Amino acid sequence: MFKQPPQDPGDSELKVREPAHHAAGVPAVLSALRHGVREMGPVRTARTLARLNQSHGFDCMGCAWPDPDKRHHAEFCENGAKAVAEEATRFRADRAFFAQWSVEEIAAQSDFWIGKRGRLTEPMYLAPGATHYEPITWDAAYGVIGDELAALGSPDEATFYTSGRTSNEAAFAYQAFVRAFGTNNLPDCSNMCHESSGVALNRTVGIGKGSVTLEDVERADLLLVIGQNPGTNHPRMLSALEAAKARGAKVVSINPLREAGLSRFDNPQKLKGLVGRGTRLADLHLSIRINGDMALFQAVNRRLLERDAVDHAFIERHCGGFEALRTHLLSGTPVDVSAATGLDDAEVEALTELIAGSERTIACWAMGLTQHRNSVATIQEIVNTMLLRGMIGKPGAGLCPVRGHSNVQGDRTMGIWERPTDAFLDRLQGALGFAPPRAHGLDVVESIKAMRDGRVKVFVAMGGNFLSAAPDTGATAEALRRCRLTVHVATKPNRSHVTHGAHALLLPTLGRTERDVRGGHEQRVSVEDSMSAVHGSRGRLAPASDQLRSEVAIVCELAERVLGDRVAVPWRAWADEYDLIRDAIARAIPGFEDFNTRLDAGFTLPSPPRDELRFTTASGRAELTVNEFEPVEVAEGRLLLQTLRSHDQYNTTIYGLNDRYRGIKAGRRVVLLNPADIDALGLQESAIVDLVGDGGRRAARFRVVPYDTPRGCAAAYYPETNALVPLDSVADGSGTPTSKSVVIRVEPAQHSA
Ligand SMILES: Nc1nc2c(c(=O)[nH]1)N[C@H]1C(S)=C(S)[C@@H](COP(=O)(O)OP(=O)(O)OC[C@H]3O[C@@H](n4cnc5c(=O)[nH]c(N)nc54)[C@H](O)[C@@H]3O)O[C@H]1N2
Ligand SMILES: Nc1nc2c(c(=O)[nH]1)N[C@H]1C(S)=C(S)[C@@H](COP(=O)(O)OP(=O)(O)OC[C@H]3O[C@@H](n4cnc5c(=O)[nH]c(N)nc54)[C@H](O)[C@@H]3O)O[C@H]1N2
Ligand SMILES: [Mo]
Repeated sequence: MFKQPPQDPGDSELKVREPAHHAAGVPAVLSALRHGVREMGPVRTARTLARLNQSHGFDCMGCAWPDPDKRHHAEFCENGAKAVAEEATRFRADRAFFAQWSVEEIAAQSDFWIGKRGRLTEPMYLAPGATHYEPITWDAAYGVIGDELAALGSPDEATFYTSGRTSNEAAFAYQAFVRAFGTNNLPDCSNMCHESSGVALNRTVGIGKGSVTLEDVERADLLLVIGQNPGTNHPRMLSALEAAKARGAKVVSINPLREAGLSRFDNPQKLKGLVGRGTRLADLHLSIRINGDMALFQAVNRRLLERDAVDHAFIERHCGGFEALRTHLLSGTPVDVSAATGLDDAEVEALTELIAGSERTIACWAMGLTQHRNSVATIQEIVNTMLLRGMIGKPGAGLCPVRGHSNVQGDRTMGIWERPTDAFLDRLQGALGFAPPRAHGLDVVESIKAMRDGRVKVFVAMGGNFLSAAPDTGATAEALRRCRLTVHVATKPNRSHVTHGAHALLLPTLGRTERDVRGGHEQRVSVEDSMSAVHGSRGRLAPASDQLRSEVAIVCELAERVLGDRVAVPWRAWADEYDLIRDAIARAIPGFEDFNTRLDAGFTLPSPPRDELRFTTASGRAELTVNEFEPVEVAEGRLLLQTLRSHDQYNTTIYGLNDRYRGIKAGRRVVLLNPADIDALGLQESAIVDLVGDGGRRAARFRVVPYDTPRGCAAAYYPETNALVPLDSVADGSGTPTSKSVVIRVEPAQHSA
């Protein structure tokens, strides 16, 4: 009954329709079931989806939005279901697959095709000069890594990447291994994701995380959704917004695009949502120009000051920097707000009115804010708004960076960070008994440059798809190819696996849906969601192959092989009993006291601003900041391109080729443009064009689609457009690639298909 995995359709099958105004509802349920049955078959689909996000099941790896306490029978989310189907697939990329296909042949296929080959089943090795990956034993694989690491001139010549699905236990063990080996080179997907949020929040409120819980969302009277597409990327957030609206809360969306879920939402949880008209979520939509957010919030803050709609008592008690901010906004050089934002005075006023009139405001944001050159300053300006209104540390109000990967926040809490604080390292030393290195390590972009320049020779990845996720695909490929050894711990094959160093290893691991038996019994792991709630996760499915090992086991076995008894960490015991790792976490990381016991019920980590209105900045106060607005220069005839996700992908994993809400079918190489820009550039609807960045970077053959987006703003999917993102263009202060403001021009396609 299982057919072949799906193949790519030809270019000519791409279809464009009117964008949808509704999100979810019946089409969402059907789409999830179709993906489920295609990947898993009907029985497994039913059994697996029933376990998703239930209190004794596994944590959904779809996104980091928290789970409500009272679960629906199945907290249904189309894209969560697709994420699960993708992992629980019956297809296998086994030794026969790698014998049939050379590395070069695999690399010539699309990301969609590569991902659809299915799960890796055993360790595979690509020997120097070889054309095909071949099976290798676990022991021999660890030996290859151990020998290459031992041959390095310094531990800093290796870099250890982490994607954001890795559990707390695996992440803690991994960073302990890397630091015991002797380096802080721990880049992670966060460097490309919410790093700007972390930096801005650390500076202003003293902790790089959000300050709200799900209960706050339920109590808010105003929710700002800025630079985020929850209908696709955090679908369960729509249920929370819907509940807030039912109690009379207002929702504002600030986005160059009118994303479907925010205009109308048919809750698939409720019969009403399946048959009825759904809820109109956004009361106000501001079609902002790409990168206009800082100018917008500065204008709002100026208006709040002018009409004295600020919370003086709060500012006096808790904030620093008020006078400087007031002087800057009221007497500094005025910014041309309408040029920067594309919004008119009435729109800015409407937003100001809502903010001034709200007693409980929550600001939510995601990649639309974090991936620009001025991202840190932009987020700081939004923190200014919230502090001026006293919107931190009270119920129903606060800051809510909505995280991406399901455990990206937990991985950082566990110490996956190239710039650890001394306080963190001191505690780690106390808990594990060895002296970790103190010099800061390399982030993602710095790692790419170091590999390119030959300063880093070994690349190890705990999950993810470094090549396709990183900027400047061409430069990153060259960097990986210069390595002595590249190693990936992964569930499924991807493009990074076929863009390799002199030799390469693929180490297949258990996914979150799968039973993890070690030391004679089932182990559980833990994750932290976007609102700092920690809970357990236990896989229920039989593993895709009996050769798979858990990430925890792989890390600990590798550490034992590489480090011998250089440090006194009981790696072997950790590999067989994750409770022991949790005991070490409890000693090393504040907030995890009595971890094993408290994990049964789950718990929320402390947040000084949220819980006690305490700010752990240098001054002990929340900092209002002065931010200088500098627009991105876009020359005549150029466009500002944002690279974003379709409804049918998980980052670089392509579930399918449709973007239902935006009306795109059976293809991904589209560029969405304002109709007036299409005219002005002398293009035609449906023309095939190349997108060309600075320095001649080119992404070939995109279909022009007229779309409701401000003048001068283009949108196209990631990772097809990553070739255009310059390696040297990163956010000031956070180093995040500027994937949402890439300057491009559009040219007639050079090559035919
Ligand atoms: N199904 C699914 N779920 C996912 C993911 C996935 O790929 N698929 N990825 C996960 C990850 S790792 C992450 S980080 C999150 C990402 O979640 P999102 O941040 O929602 O993802 P993007 O598709 O990058 O969407 C960015 C949004 O910002 C808007 N935007 C772009 N530029 C600007 C700007 O300058 N200003 C404003 N105000 N808006 C702007 C875009 O129009 C778009 O709506 O989702 C997570 N969840
Ligand atoms: N142009 C552009 N680039 C971007 C972005 C953008 O918006 N625009 N977004 C950025 C963001 S927000 C992020 S978070 C990064 C994402 O960057 P990554 O996290 O590196 O990429 P993913 O596509 O999520 O990784 C998918 C791979 O992870 C592996 N995998 C899946 N599950 C598991 C597991 O349980 N364990 C292990 N070991 N491996 C597993 C599979 O092999 C799969 O192929 O991309 C960034 N890049
Ligand atoms: Mo992300």
